[in-house]
Amino acid sequence: MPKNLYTKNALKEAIAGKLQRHFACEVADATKDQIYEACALVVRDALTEHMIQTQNEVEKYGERQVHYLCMEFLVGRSLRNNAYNLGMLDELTAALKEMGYEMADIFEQEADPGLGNGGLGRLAACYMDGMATTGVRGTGYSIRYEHGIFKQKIEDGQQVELPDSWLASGDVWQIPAMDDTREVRIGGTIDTHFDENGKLVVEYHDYTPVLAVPYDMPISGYDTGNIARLRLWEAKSPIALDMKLFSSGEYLKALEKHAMAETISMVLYPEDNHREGQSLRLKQQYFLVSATLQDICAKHKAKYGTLANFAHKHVLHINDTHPTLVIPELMRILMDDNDMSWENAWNITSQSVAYTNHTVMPEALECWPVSLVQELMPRIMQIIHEINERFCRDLWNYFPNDFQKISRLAIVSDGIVRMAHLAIAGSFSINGVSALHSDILKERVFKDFYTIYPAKFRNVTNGIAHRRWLCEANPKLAALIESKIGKGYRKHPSELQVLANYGEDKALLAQLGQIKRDNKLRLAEYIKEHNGIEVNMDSIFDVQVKRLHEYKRQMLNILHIISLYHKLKDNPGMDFVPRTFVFGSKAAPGYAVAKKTIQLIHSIANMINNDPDIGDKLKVVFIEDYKVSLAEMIMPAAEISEQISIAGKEASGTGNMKFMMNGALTIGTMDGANVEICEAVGRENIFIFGMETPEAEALAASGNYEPMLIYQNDPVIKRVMDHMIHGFGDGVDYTDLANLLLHGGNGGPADRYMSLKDFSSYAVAQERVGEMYRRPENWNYMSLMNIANSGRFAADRSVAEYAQNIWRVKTNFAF
Ligand code: 73E
Repeated sequence: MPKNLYTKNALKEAIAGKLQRHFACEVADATKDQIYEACALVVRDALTEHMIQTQNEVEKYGERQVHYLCMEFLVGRSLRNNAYNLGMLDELTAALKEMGYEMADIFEQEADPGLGNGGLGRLAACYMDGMATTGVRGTGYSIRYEHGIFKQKIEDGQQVELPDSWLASGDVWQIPAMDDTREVRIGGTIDTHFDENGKLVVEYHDYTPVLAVPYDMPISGYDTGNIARLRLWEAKSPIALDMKLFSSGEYLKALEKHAMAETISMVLYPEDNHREGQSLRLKQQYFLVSATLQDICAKHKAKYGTLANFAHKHVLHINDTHPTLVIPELMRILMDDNDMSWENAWNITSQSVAYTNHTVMPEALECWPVSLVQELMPRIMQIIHEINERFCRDLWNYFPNDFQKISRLAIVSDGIVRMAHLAIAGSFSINGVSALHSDILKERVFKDFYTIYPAKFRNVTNGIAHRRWLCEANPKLAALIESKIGKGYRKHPSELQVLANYGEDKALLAQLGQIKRDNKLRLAEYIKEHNGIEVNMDSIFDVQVKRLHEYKRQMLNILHIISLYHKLKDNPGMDFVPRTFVFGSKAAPGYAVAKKTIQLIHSIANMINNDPDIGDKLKVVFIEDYKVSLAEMIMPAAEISEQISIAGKEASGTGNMKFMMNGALTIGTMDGANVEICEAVGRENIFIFGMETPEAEALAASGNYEPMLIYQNDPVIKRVMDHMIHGFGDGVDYTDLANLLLHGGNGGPADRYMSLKDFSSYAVAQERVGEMYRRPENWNYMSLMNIANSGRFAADRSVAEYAQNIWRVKTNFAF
């Protein structure tokens, strides 16, 4: 552990120094923003020092390095995280206090970089933290999007998307590394021939050169000098300098190429669990992959003079199929630029790449038209064709004469490139992100591949950065935990288990309840300020925050809330445990059903929140612009965590882990990592309901699911659906959503995600929630059991499993 050289006074001095040099101002005249930036610069200095040391060690020892490629890194704010990890948070807080500032106010000045959509991007960020902490030599690679995920505004109950320009105040943490700029070639044509020595020559004509300029974010580990580096590539055009084009009068063509090049890193695609078939997305993927590989290969060659030992020194981890072009791109570099034979290049490539699958949603499995790949990266398409041919020959040995199967499993078929098949063929490891999901991959989605390559398939259940999500986001809870079990769990999260010994400790249970109440109060104040809604502090804070997607079934939650409203309207005096339902969710701008669902939440919120019969027994709150920094406030305040996707569809979920770690109880289906959460806490400490995967899959496959019958036979559901059809008094028509549930549409069956089918068991589980809440001591006990058993969902554990079973690199993590 590097010593924290910064005492309170040293920090004050350093901050004042930064203010002077960067803003030419004294502490007394500085704005909060300037104070924030000065603090960030001070912390950054400490980080860069460690980063250089880490890089030097990597150079010196030549250990195997992990390169984690992902189109998204949802890093969240950095100042508090880095100060905590470097062990200087308390001193910084004290220094700011003496300068007349509240730490929390200063942290609020930082932009929340939105370089991701949801779970996939946040997971990548948590793993950077895990790698840094457990001593893995890791680098993340992504794109420096000028505009991250859009800012969500709600106007008249509807989502409006505004551009997010995070770079204006968010670039303190990024250190440009201009010397490592690379050139990526897009489009054009190629000529391949053999020269007089029989050597393959590939000539490129008329392509668009795009410069990839790297910016490095140092990511600190906790209590270690090891730094993980996140390298973000920005696309720049060199074309403006192309005087040849200008002088030959081809201005427009030059400008067009210039604009195309710079567009590549302009914006993050805002679709989650959905593929976007646009050519810009494919260019982004190739840009990331090509810049990254050129960078790694150039450094490797400078050190070893050859790429022959590449696979011994590097793992290329691809986070879902989005960076799958690493496979043909590495082949290209090895063969075209380094004269390697196909066989040698293939051995190296397929021993270097590991692939994590994150979704089984068919609409998210990536396919690209051959014609588009051909147009944008002709050499890459040539290589993919060759990989496919050899792969199909292999398949023929496994499935002789089974043309249909071979065509189903082929990488290229019917004019389409299937990225998952390419990823499986070209990697040495394929893993799912929860036990259930990994089984589904083996048994269903990639069944035939599993029979061919059983040894390639693994599971690594997701994990979260517990220091960010527990220690930093919920300092009161962390302090309580530490008063009982010490600080060891910060590095050894399984030590949280010791808390289970305190189940009988009434004082502790009461303190747990009090901390939850304090956190609820903070959220309630936020809601009052931003939504103008006064929530009941004695109500259950029941929270569903995640992307809006039909399979995640926000609809099931909404239907149930409407049914509670009916119950209360019928009997306003009934003995009812009050509820505050909190939603936070962005919908992809082109996803009409998701956007309409957000509107529906607002319509029912208006009706319920303003009904005097209901009073403070029921409130519905939609938190605008859900993002990492808001999640850090919401998770500690939640009492119920809604994890209610249809079984078999949510690969893992990670919000479920953050809630659990903060003492919320889960109401959920047996889906994704909920299954392992249930196993960890025991059935008695979680509210499980609904169909399990086999039943849900069989029912969908049978074609016999008829939600109309449920509607006709269940009066509660009938009344809810009728209410939706008649509207909620604000003139907005919801027959479209009701029709989707009862009759189907958009090419899908009625109630595709079977909300009506699971409704009654959900309602029963919710009733149990209410009953349990009447007994605070029992509730707090359950809460404690959730915290105590959450250690296995720490990112440190996931990263250590990757390191041990897939990457084959050392860590200092003790299982
Ligand atoms: O279940 C989550 C999982 O916890 C899954 O839906 C999500 O990944 C999380 C982390 O493993 C995910 N996102 C995407 N695919 N799976 C995705 C797909 C395309 C674009 C953006 C995101």
